[in-house]
Amino acid sequence: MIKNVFSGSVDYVQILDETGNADQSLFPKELDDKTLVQMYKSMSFARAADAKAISLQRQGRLATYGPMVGEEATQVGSAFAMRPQDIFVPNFRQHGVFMARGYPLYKFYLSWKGYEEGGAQKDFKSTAVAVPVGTQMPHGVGVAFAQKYKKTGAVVVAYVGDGGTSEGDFYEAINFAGAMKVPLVSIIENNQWAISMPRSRQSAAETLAQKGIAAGIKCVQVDGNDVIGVYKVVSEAIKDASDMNPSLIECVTYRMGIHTTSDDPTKYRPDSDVEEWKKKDPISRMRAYLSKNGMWDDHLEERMVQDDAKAIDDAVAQADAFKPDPKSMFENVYSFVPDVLKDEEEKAIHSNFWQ
Ligand SMILES: Cc1ncc(C[n+]2csc(CCOP(=O)(O)OP(=O)(O)O)c2C)c(N)n1
Ligand SMILES: [Mg+2]
Repeated sequence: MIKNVFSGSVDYVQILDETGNADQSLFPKELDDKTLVQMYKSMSFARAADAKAISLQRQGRLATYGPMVGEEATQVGSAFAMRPQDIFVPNFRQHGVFMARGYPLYKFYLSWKGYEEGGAQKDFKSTAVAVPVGTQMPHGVGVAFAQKYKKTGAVVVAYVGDGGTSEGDFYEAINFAGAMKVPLVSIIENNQWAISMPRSRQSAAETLAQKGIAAGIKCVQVDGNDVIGVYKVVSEAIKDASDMNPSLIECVTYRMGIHTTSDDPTKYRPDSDVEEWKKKDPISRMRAYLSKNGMWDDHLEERMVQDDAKAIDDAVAQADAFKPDPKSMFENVYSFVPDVLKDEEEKAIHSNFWQ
Protein backbone atom coordinates (compact mmCIF):
# COMPACT_ATOMS: atom_id res chain seq x y z
CA MET A 1 0.00 0.00 0.00
CA ILE A 2 1.14 3.47 -0.71
CA LYS A 3 -0.80 6.45 0.53
CA ASN A 4 0.05 10.10 0.74
CA VAL A 5 0.69 11.01 4.36
CA PHE A 6 1.62 14.64 3.90
CA SER A 7 1.44 17.45 1.43
CA GLY A 8 2.36 21.04 2.05
CA SER A 9 2.06 24.42 0.41
CA VAL A 10 3.35 27.93 0.95
CA ASP A 11 1.38 31.12 0.31
CA TYR A 12 3.01 34.20 -1.23
CA VAL A 13 1.70 37.56 -0.02
CA GLN A 14 1.98 40.93 -1.76
CA ILE A 15 -0.16 43.97 -0.91
CA LEU A 16 1.75 46.84 -2.51
CA ASP A 17 2.87 46.11 -6.07
CA GLU A 18 5.89 47.52 -7.91
CA THR A 19 3.94 50.52 -9.19
CA GLY A 20 2.55 51.49 -5.79
CA ASN A 21 -0.96 50.05 -6.14
CA ALA A 22 -2.36 48.33 -3.06
CA ASP A 23 -4.59 45.25 -2.79
CA GLN A 24 -7.31 46.78 -0.62
CA SER A 25 -8.78 43.40 0.32
CA LEU A 26 -5.58 42.61 2.24
CA PHE A 27 -4.72 46.11 3.48
CA PRO A 28 -4.26 46.15 7.30
CA LYS A 29 -7.05 48.37 8.65
CA GLU A 30 -5.01 49.59 11.62
CA LEU A 31 -2.47 51.36 9.38
CA ASP A 32 -3.62 54.98 9.37
CA ASP A 33 -2.13 57.69 7.13
CA LYS A 34 0.25 58.88 9.83
CA THR A 35 1.71 55.41 10.34
CA LEU A 36 2.07 54.85 6.60
CA VAL A 37 4.03 58.10 6.29
CA GLN A 38 6.16 57.07 9.26
CA MET A 39 6.95 53.77 7.57
CA TYR A 40 8.09 55.62 4.46
CA LYS A 41 10.18 58.07 6.48
CA SER A 42 11.70 55.24 8.46
CA MET A 43 12.77 53.42 5.28
CA SER A 44 14.19 56.62 3.80
CA PHE A 45 16.09 57.43 6.98
CA ALA A 46 17.55 53.92 7.15
CA ARG A 47 18.76 54.20 3.55
CA ALA A 48 20.38 57.58 4.15
CA ALA A 49 22.05 56.48 7.40
CA ASP A 50 23.25 53.30 5.69
CA ALA A 51 24.81 55.27 2.81
CA LYS A 52 26.55 57.50 5.37
CA ALA A 53 28.04 54.44 7.05
CA ILE A 54 29.66 53.41 3.76
CA SER A 55 31.15 56.82 3.20
CA LEU A 56 32.50 56.84 6.78
CA GLN A 57 34.06 53.43 6.18
CA ARG A 58 35.68 54.66 2.95
CA GLN A 59 37.24 57.51 4.95
CA GLY A 60 38.61 55.09 7.56
CA ARG A 61 36.15 56.30 10.21
CA LEU A 62 34.12 53.08 10.47
CA ALA A 63 35.06 49.39 10.43
CA THR A 64 33.88 46.80 7.87
CA TYR A 65 30.22 47.39 7.18
CA GLY A 66 27.50 45.40 5.39
CA PRO A 67 24.90 47.79 3.96
CA MET A 68 21.18 47.03 3.85
CA VAL A 69 20.20 49.11 0.80
CA GLY A 70 17.26 47.41 -0.92
CA GLU A 71 16.12 45.56 2.19
CA GLU A 72 14.35 48.48 3.88
CA ALA A 73 10.79 47.14 3.53
CA THR A 74 11.67 43.78 5.09
CA GLN A 75 13.31 45.50 8.04
CA VAL A 76 10.99 48.46 8.62
CA GLY A 77 7.79 46.49 7.93
CA SER A 78 8.75 43.85 10.48
CA ALA A 79 9.97 46.43 13.01
CA PHE A 80 6.63 48.26 12.84
CA ALA A 81 4.85 44.95 13.49
CA MET A 82 6.78 44.36 16.73
CA ARG A 83 5.27 45.49 20.00
CA PRO A 84 7.44 47.35 22.53
CA GLN A 85 7.85 44.23 24.67
CA ASP A 86 8.99 42.03 21.78
CA ILE A 87 12.65 41.08 21.49
CA PHE A 88 14.60 41.40 18.30
CA VAL A 89 17.43 39.01 17.45
CA PRO A 90 19.55 40.32 14.56
CA ASN A 91 22.29 38.90 12.44
CA PHE A 92 24.53 41.68 11.07
CA ARG A 93 22.41 43.46 8.49
CA GLN A 94 19.23 44.58 10.26
CA HIS A 95 20.26 48.22 10.58
CA GLY A 96 16.77 49.35 9.59
CA VAL A 97 15.21 47.39 12.46
CA PHE A 98 17.54 49.01 14.97
CA MET A 99 16.69 52.45 13.62
CA ALA A 100 12.94 51.88 13.31
CA ARG A 101 12.85 50.61 16.90
CA GLY A 102 14.51 53.82 18.07
CA TYR A 103 18.11 52.76 18.62
CA PRO A 104 20.10 56.03 18.83
CA LEU A 105 21.94 56.52 15.55
CA TYR A 106 25.17 57.71 17.18
CA LYS A 107 25.29 54.44 19.13
CA PHE A 108 24.68 52.53 15.94
CA TYR A 109 27.70 54.25 14.37
CA LEU A 110 29.71 53.66 17.55
CA SER A 111 29.06 49.94 17.36
CA TRP A 112 30.30 49.80 13.75
CA LYS A 113 33.34 51.84 14.76
CA GLY A 114 34.07 48.93 17.09
CA TYR A 115 33.17 50.48 20.42
CA GLU A 116 31.54 48.19 22.94
CA GLU A 117 29.41 51.08 24.16
CA GLY A 118 27.58 51.00 20.83
CA GLY A 119 26.59 47.34 21.09
CA ALA A 120 23.18 46.11 22.14
CA GLN A 121 22.36 47.56 25.51
CA LYS A 122 20.44 46.00 28.34
CA ASP A 123 17.65 48.56 28.05
CA PHE A 124 17.13 47.92 24.32
CA LYS A 125 15.10 44.83 23.52
CA SER A 126 17.59 42.97 21.35
CA THR A 127 20.50 40.60 21.47
CA ALA A 128 23.89 41.71 20.12
CA VAL A 129 24.76 41.75 16.43
CA ALA A 130 25.86 38.23 15.40
CA VAL A 131 28.43 37.99 12.62
CA PRO A 132 28.94 34.18 12.70
CA VAL A 133 26.27 33.10 10.25
CA GLY A 134 23.25 31.44 11.84
CA THR A 135 24.44 31.47 15.45
CA GLN A 136 21.76 33.96 16.46
CA MET A 137 19.03 31.41 15.76
CA PRO A 138 19.69 29.06 18.71
CA HIS A 139 20.02 32.20 20.85
CA GLY A 140 16.67 33.42 19.53
CA VAL A 141 14.85 30.21 20.24
CA GLY A 142 16.43 30.07 23.70
CA VAL A 143 15.33 33.60 24.49
CA ALA A 144 11.85 32.69 23.21
CA PHE A 145 11.77 29.60 25.42
CA ALA A 146 12.66 31.83 28.39
CA GLN A 147 9.70 34.14 27.58
CA LYS A 148 7.37 31.15 27.66
CA TYR A 149 8.89 29.83 30.89
CA LYS A 150 8.71 33.22 32.59
CA LYS A 151 5.30 34.00 31.07
CA THR A 152 6.41 37.48 29.98
CA GLY A 153 4.05 37.64 26.99
CA ALA A 154 6.92 38.82 24.77
CA VAL A 155 7.59 37.35 21.35
CA VAL A 156 11.07 36.96 19.85
CA VAL A 157 11.61 38.02 16.24
CA ALA A 158 14.84 36.50 14.89
CA TYR A 159 16.40 37.29 11.50
CA VAL A 160 18.49 35.05 9.30
CA GLY A 161 19.83 35.46 5.76
CA ASP A 162 19.07 33.10 2.88
CA GLY A 163 22.61 31.74 3.31
CA GLY A 164 22.03 31.34 7.03
CA THR A 165 19.18 28.91 6.35
CA SER A 166 21.76 26.38 5.14
CA GLU A 167 23.32 26.25 8.60
CA GLY A 168 22.54 23.52 11.11
CA ASP A 169 21.88 26.22 13.70
CA PHE A 170 18.90 27.40 11.67
CA TYR A 171 17.28 23.96 11.40
CA GLU A 172 17.92 23.20 15.07
CA ALA A 173 16.32 26.46 16.12
CA ILE A 174 13.13 26.15 14.06
CA ASN A 175 12.80 22.48 14.98
CA PHE A 176 13.06 23.32 18.68
CA ALA A 177 10.56 26.16 18.21
CA GLY A 178 8.00 23.79 16.68
CA ALA A 179 8.57 20.94 19.09
CA MET A 180 8.50 23.09 22.23
CA LYS A 181 5.94 25.58 20.91
CA VAL A 182 7.83 28.73 21.82
CA PRO A 183 6.96 32.34 20.90
CA LEU A 184 9.43 32.72 18.03
CA VAL A 185 8.93 34.41 14.66
CA SER A 186 11.84 33.59 12.36
CA ILE A 187 12.33 35.93 9.42
CA ILE A 188 14.44 34.90 6.47
CA GLU A 189 15.79 38.03 4.84
CA ASN A 190 16.26 36.43 1.43
CA ASN A 191 18.34 39.01 -0.41
CA GLN A 192 19.27 36.43 -3.10
CA TRP A 193 22.96 36.27 -2.21
CA ALA A 194 25.25 34.84 0.45
CA ILE A 195 28.27 36.90 -0.53
CA SER A 196 28.94 35.50 -4.04
CA MET A 197 26.72 32.41 -3.68
CA PRO A 198 23.37 32.92 -5.46
CA ARG A 199 20.11 31.72 -3.98
CA SER A 200 19.77 29.17 -6.79
CA ARG A 201 22.88 27.32 -5.60
CA GLN A 202 22.04 27.40 -1.92
CA SER A 203 19.06 25.06 -1.97
CA ALA A 204 17.02 22.97 -4.43
CA ALA A 205 13.84 23.93 -2.55
CA GLU A 206 11.47 26.20 -4.51
CA THR A 207 11.06 28.44 -1.49
CA LEU A 208 13.10 28.90 1.65
CA ALA A 209 9.89 29.29 3.63
CA GLN A 210 9.06 25.63 3.09
CA LYS A 211 12.00 24.68 5.28
CA GLY A 212 9.61 25.34 8.14
CA ILE A 213 7.21 22.61 6.99
CA ALA A 214 9.49 19.89 8.33
CA ALA A 215 9.64 21.75 11.64
CA GLY A 216 5.85 21.65 11.84
CA ILE A 217 5.49 25.43 11.92
CA LYS A 218 3.50 27.82 9.76
CA CYS A 219 5.47 29.12 6.77
CA VAL A 220 4.72 32.11 4.56
CA GLN A 221 6.55 33.84 1.75
CA VAL A 222 6.05 37.58 1.33
CA ASP A 223 7.26 40.21 -1.11
CA GLY A 224 10.07 41.59 1.02
CA ASN A 225 10.07 44.87 -0.91
CA ASP A 226 6.47 45.52 0.09
CA VAL A 227 6.53 47.20 3.47
CA ILE A 228 2.78 46.78 3.98
CA GLY A 229 2.80 43.09 3.08
CA VAL A 230 5.73 42.44 5.42
CA TYR A 231 4.01 44.39 8.20
CA LYS A 232 0.82 42.36 7.80
CA VAL A 233 2.47 38.95 7.68
CA VAL A 234 4.76 39.67 10.63
CA SER A 235 1.91 41.19 12.70
CA GLU A 236 -0.14 38.04 12.23
CA ALA A 237 2.87 35.87 13.05
CA ILE A 238 3.48 37.82 16.27
CA LYS A 239 -0.16 37.29 17.26
CA ASP A 240 0.18 33.54 16.59
CA ALA A 241 3.48 33.38 18.45
CA SER A 242 1.82 34.98 21.49
CA ASP A 243 -0.39 31.87 21.47
CA MET A 244 2.76 29.73 21.30
CA ASN A 245 2.48 29.06 17.57
CA PRO A 246 5.90 29.85 16.05
CA SER A 247 6.32 30.51 12.35
CA LEU A 248 8.81 31.06 9.56
CA ILE A 249 8.51 33.97 7.13
CA GLU A 250 10.58 34.31 3.98
CA CYS A 251 10.88 37.93 2.83
CA VAL A 252 11.88 37.93 -0.84
CA THR A 253 14.09 40.95 -1.34
CA TYR A 254 17.40 41.89 -2.95
CA ARG A 255 20.77 43.10 -1.77
CA MET A 256 21.13 46.10 -4.06
CA GLY A 257 24.59 46.99 -2.81
CA ILE A 258 27.80 45.28 -1.80
CA HIS A 259 27.89 42.38 0.67
CA THR A 260 30.26 44.39 2.82
CA THR A 261 32.80 47.12 2.31
CA SER A 262 35.36 44.39 1.50
CA ASP A 263 33.27 42.97 -1.36
CA ASP A 264 33.05 43.76 -5.08
CA PRO A 265 29.86 42.24 -6.52
CA THR A 266 30.72 43.26 -10.08
CA LYS A 267 33.01 40.20 -10.03
CA TYR A 268 30.11 37.76 -9.70
CA ARG A 269 26.76 39.30 -10.68
CA PRO A 270 25.63 41.20 -13.76
CA ASP A 271 24.61 44.84 -13.39
CA SER A 272 21.45 44.00 -15.34
CA ASP A 273 20.18 41.98 -12.31
CA VAL A 274 20.57 45.01 -10.10
CA GLU A 275 18.78 47.16 -12.70
CA GLU A 276 15.87 44.69 -12.76
CA TRP A 277 15.54 44.81 -8.98
CA LYS A 278 15.72 48.60 -8.94
CA LYS A 279 12.28 48.49 -10.60
CA LYS A 280 10.98 46.77 -7.46
CA ASP A 281 12.57 49.28 -5.10
CA PRO A 282 10.75 49.25 -1.74
CA ILE A 283 11.05 52.98 -1.11
CA SER A 284 9.96 54.29 -4.49
CA ARG A 285 6.90 52.04 -4.53
CA MET A 286 5.81 53.29 -1.10
CA ARG A 287 6.41 56.87 -2.18
CA ALA A 288 4.25 56.23 -5.28
CA TYR A 289 1.48 54.83 -3.06
CA LEU A 290 1.60 57.79 -0.67
CA SER A 291 1.66 60.32 -3.52
CA LYS A 292 -1.28 58.68 -5.32
CA ASN A 293 -3.25 58.84 -2.10
CA GLY A 294 -2.46 62.47 -1.29
CA MET A 295 -0.14 61.77 1.64
CA TRP A 296 3.18 62.86 0.11
CA ASP A 297 4.60 65.47 -2.27
CA ASP A 298 7.93 66.93 -3.43
CA HIS A 299 7.92 69.61 -0.77
CA LEU A 300 7.56 67.04 2.04
CA GLU A 301 10.27 64.95 0.42
CA GLU A 302 12.67 67.88 0.31
CA ARG A 303 12.04 68.68 3.96
CA MET A 304 12.51 65.06 5.00
CA VAL A 305 15.81 64.77 3.12
CA GLN A 306 17.11 67.90 4.86
CA ASP A 307 15.96 66.74 8.30
CA ASP A 308 17.52 63.30 7.79
CA ALA A 309 20.82 64.79 6.66
CA LYS A 310 20.97 66.96 9.78
CA ALA A 311 20.07 64.10 12.15
CA ILE A 312 22.73 61.92 10.51
CA ASP A 313 25.41 64.63 10.67
CA ASP A 314 24.61 65.21 14.35
CA ALA A 315 24.89 61.49 15.10
CA VAL A 316 28.23 61.26 13.27
CA ALA A 317 29.57 64.25 15.23
CA GLN A 318 28.44 62.68 18.51
CA ALA A 319 30.05 59.36 17.60
CA ASP A 320 33.29 61.10 16.52
CA ALA A 321 33.49 62.98 19.84
CA PHE A 322 33.04 59.81 21.87
CA LYS A 323 35.76 58.79 24.32
CA PRO A 324 35.68 55.04 25.01
CA ASP A 325 36.01 53.57 28.48
CA PRO A 326 38.51 50.67 28.38
CA LYS A 327 36.49 48.86 31.03
CA SER A 328 33.69 48.43 28.51
CA MET A 329 35.65 45.69 26.73
CA PHE A 330 35.21 43.52 29.80
CA GLU A 331 31.54 44.12 30.36
CA ASN A 332 28.49 42.38 28.92
CA VAL A 333 30.29 39.19 27.89
CA TYR A 334 30.44 37.38 31.21
CA SER A 335 28.18 38.05 34.18
CA PHE A 336 31.42 38.71 36.11
CA VAL A 337 34.98 39.24 34.88
CA PRO A 338 36.82 35.88 35.10
CA ASP A 339 40.22 35.84 36.86
CA VAL A 340 42.04 35.27 33.59
CA LEU A 341 40.73 38.57 32.25
CA LYS A 342 41.25 40.60 35.43
CA ASP A 343 44.93 41.12 34.68
CA GLU A 344 44.14 42.25 31.18
CA GLU A 345 41.47 44.57 32.49
CA GLU A 346 43.93 46.17 34.93
CA LYS A 347 46.49 46.66 32.16
CA ALA A 348 43.89 48.09 29.80
CA ILE A 349 42.69 50.60 32.36
CA HIS A 350 46.18 51.85 33.13
CA SER A 351 47.47 51.82 29.57
CA ASN A 352 48.58 55.08 27.90
CA PHE A 353 46.73 54.04 24.80
CA TRP A 354 43.56 55.77 25.95
CA GLN A 355 45.15 59.14 26.74
C1 LIG B 1 29.78 30.50 10.32
C2 LIG B 1 30.22 31.50 9.29
N1 LIG B 1 30.62 31.08 8.08
C3 LIG B 1 31.01 31.98 7.15
C4 LIG B 1 31.01 33.32 7.44
C5 LIG B 1 31.43 34.34 6.38
N2 LIG B 1 30.20 35.01 5.93
C6 LIG B 1 29.84 36.21 6.41
S1 LIG B 1 28.36 36.71 5.80
C7 LIG B 1 28.23 35.34 4.83
C8 LIG B 1 27.07 35.15 3.91
C9 LIG B 1 25.77 35.23 4.62
O1 LIG B 1 24.74 35.20 3.68
P1 LIG B 1 23.26 35.39 4.15
O2 LIG B 1 22.96 34.50 5.31
O3 LIG B 1 22.41 35.22 2.95
O4 LIG B 1 23.20 36.88 4.71
P2 LIG B 1 23.50 38.23 3.90
O5 LIG B 1 24.96 38.52 4.06
O6 LIG B 1 23.11 38.03 2.49
O7 LIG B 1 22.65 39.26 4.57
C10 LIG B 1 29.32 34.50 5.01
C11 LIG B 1 29.51 33.20 4.32
C12 LIG B 1 30.62 33.72 8.73
N3 LIG B 1 30.56 35.01 9.09
N4 LIG B 1 30.19 32.81 9.63
MG1 LIG C 1 21.70 36.72 1.70
